[in-house]
Amino acid sequence: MTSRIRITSMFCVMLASVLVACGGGNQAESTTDASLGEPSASVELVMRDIAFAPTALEARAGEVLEIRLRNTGSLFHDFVIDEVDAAVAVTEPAGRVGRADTAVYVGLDGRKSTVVQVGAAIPGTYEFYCSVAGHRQAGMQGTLTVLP
Ligand SMILES: [Cu+2]
Repeated sequence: MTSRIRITSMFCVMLASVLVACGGGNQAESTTDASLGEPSASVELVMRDIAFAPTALEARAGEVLEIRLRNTGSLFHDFVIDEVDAAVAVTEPAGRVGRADTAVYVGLDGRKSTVVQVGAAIPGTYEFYCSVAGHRQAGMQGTLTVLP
């Protein structure tokens, strides 16, 4: 019985360190009320029923882009990037934050706003989209270009 308890607690410690270690990869490192530091750029990204405006965002690798998300529609929308090596902080939380299968996830009810900081590490072009059923297919998507 004693060894079983020991094994269980060892497993918990291992699981905890795995969860921490997973933070840097594909998983969201979303935190609330935290900041990645002074953003070097700030952009407003409007969510409408059913589109983003603008559909192209630009950031510089290693710098912090502040995205002021504003849902002017009446439907729930979310801002999703599946895979990007980035630190993410939601500095004015107002919706759903973080989802295990995404790198960036912020969901907002209609008429809500929030501010999310994205510090992308690796230059490239990353697609962002709304994961509500049918919205991406209807054109609710765009690209985040991370410049070197
Ligand atoms: Cu949507």
